[in-house]
Amino acid sequence: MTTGYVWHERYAWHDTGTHAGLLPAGGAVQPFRNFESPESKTRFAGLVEVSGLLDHLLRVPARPATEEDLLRVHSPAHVARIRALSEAGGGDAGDGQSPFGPGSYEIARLAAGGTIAATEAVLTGAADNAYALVRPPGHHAERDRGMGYCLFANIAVAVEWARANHGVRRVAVVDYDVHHGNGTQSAFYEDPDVLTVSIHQEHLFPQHSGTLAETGAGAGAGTALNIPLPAGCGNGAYTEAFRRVVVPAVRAFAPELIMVASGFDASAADPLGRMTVTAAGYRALTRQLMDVAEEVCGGRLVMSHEGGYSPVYVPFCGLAVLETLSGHETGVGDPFNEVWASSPQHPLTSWQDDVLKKAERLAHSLGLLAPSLPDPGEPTPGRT
Ligand code: 9RB
Ligand code: ZN
Repeated sequence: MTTGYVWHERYAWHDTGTHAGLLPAGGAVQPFRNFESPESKTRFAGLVEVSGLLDHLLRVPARPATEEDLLRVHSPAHVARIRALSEAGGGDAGDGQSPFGPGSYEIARLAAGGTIAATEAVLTGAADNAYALVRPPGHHAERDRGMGYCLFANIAVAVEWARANHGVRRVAVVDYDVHHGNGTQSAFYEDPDVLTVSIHQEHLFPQHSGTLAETGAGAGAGTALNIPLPAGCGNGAYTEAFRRVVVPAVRAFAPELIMVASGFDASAADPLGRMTVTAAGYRALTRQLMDVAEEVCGGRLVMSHEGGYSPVYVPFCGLAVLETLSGHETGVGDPFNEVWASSPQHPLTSWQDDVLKKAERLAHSLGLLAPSLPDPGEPTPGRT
């Protein structure tokens, strides 16, 4: 198995300033660094090298997305505004939560372009699958503004690039970042050829989006699916959600390419999410995505990095995903596994199951679960 891998030192130079976590410093709030800092990504890239995995990956060079690439998704005004602020020394991408410094216009183009390069490697057959470890992230960015640390919608830009340059028509985007992938969803909300599936902590960020009621509109009705999980979900809820809803929906949609918004902020150690997924959980989710990709689109799977704010744990979650994608085990494992695996928050609970049942029924009503679900009260046909 050949796995493409994108990382560029310049991603670490994107400057998100001295927020104290989420808040700007000031008054009683001592300056610290933004939760969205280089560290979780540089340590992930560091572990990929130190573990020896890098020697088993195909290094794919990052390149900047062109203005034409960005304009397939974003308005000219948004692109011009980010560029002007970046040239003037920095600013905010649009929501007051997304500060950036000088040169971030170029770095954000390199993040979108890194996702394009990973996609190209898979579409040309140079790689079987790929992981773009990019920064800044992309899944919150909308057509006309940045949001939630995101300047440009990396995955949406790569999807449109693939459609414009490689004759790809149908694409599924699966987003397991703990936040709702509102930007990706909005880019394709009325598009019948792109399925967006987001599994996230409900009412986290953006606080009021990502509900079960958001299912696409117009020609794209039925091609957006959200699974808003209650806080406190672990490996059980996530793997069951993938097995019962995410994977069947992707299978029913039958895309030619699967893109994944890979955020590790549903991990047990994350300061922003309130979930308890472990490296073993991310490994299992990756396995399921690879299996359905194999089934429907020749294994074509491209992951683009999003959130994840534990500098100590993100590297091991990321390594687990990359090991699974490449089929090469480094032997490093997850040194934190014993700490997190014993958590009582892994088995699926009845209230989590209730949400999955609702999502299953919804996906079924949208034609995204085939064949039809057996009635829970009836014996399964063909079994005794
Ligand atoms: C604040 C608000 C946030 C909260 C979470 C993120 C995470 C993004 C991510 C970004 C910004 C609001 C501090 C709203 O990881 N995406 O994948 N900002 N939250 N209002 N205020 C005052
Ligand atoms: Zn996130």
